[in-house]
Amino acid sequence: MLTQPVFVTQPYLPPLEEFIPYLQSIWDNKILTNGGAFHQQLEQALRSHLGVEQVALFSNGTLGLITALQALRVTGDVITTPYSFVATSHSLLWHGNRPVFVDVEPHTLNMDPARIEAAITPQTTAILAVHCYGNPCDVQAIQKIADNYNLRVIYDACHAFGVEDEGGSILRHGDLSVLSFHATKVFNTFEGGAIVCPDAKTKQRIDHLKNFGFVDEVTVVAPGINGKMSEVNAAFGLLQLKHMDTVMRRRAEVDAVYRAQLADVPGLQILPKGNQTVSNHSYFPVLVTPEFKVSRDALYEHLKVNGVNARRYFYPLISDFPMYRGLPSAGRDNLPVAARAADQVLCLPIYPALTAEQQQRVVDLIKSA
Ligand code: T4K
Repeated sequence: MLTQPVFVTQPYLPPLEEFIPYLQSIWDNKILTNGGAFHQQLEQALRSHLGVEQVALFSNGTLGLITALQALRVTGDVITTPYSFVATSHSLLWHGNRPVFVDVEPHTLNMDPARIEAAITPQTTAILAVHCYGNPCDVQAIQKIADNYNLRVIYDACHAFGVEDEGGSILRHGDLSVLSFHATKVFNTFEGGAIVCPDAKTKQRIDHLKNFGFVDEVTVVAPGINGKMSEVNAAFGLLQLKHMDTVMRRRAEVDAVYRAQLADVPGLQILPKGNQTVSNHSYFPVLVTPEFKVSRDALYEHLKVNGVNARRYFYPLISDFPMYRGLPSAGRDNLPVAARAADQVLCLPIYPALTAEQQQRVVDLIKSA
């Protein structure tokens, strides 16, 4: 009997009939975009759901990152991590900044604060760090360095929807945090994203920048971009928010089963949980070390031919892509921890609709590799 393929993730889709009234309302009002009613409602709903001061919606996380750099007027060199989705560094190139890569910590695979100071030069103006897999960066250490050297801090929080530390949302750290609401994310609006910012004045500037720089009909204050979220996406977000308890609960269950079932597999290293008080279980990365029976790529293929599409997030390292590899900081000898993780990592399927049978199949395939 042919079995259904298993993906690394699958979007949570509420029952279609629940979405119809939202669509009806859009059809009735004929406001499709440019800050309509659903857009405004979703911004308010996310403020309260996440417990943050201000939220500016975007059409995707990448435009959110580029606009965050523009909003803070970041120039010159920006210290960042090579261990992320390529959009993190691409946003720097799009904004005319030079990425300076520093290595990551072995336990979180987030930027290692101990490596930042040595990378700072007179050209450095900001730090762009990533809460990788939703595990928080060492935000206190990063902020201390930023304060000492007068640097801006932007968090690529595209994996970190709903994650909290002892003080509340981790999105409150740094100058700005950027979320992605892509279909593959914990909370999705098909495509989408947001900048979380601390005050209304900053949000107003961001709102201008995401609307071509328009302040009013005849005034343009900056070469802004079109980063607006449409009403259909915002409406879907409002509906999706109603289901977040289910989404988070199911993800936590899947995470717990993997941790129990894979704990004793020789050579398979499960990343320890970070210091968050609330996790979102957005990914389930394991490191396939040389002590495992087969190589990481052999395990990836073994799963694939058996209908399980695990993913090597994040391989290749960003710093190995052609547009980055010539940078002075891009050498693998400068980034040994990130390089090792990129060669060993495999993200296992985790999403609300993953059945117990499917998950057992993943576990059995790993054990029988
Ligand atoms: N910063 C970080 C740290 C990020 O991870 C990302 C995005 C960004 C910035 C940029 O945010 P956005 O501009 O995207 O909002 C995916 C996503 O496209 C990307 O959003 C995400 N990170 C990245 C980690 O993963 P792919 O190329 O691996 O996606 P894809 O199409 O292969 O999808 C993976 C699996 O998900 C598929 O095998 C099946 C399932 N899937 C996917 C889609 C799109 C579905 O079931 N339905 C779907 O509609 O990049």
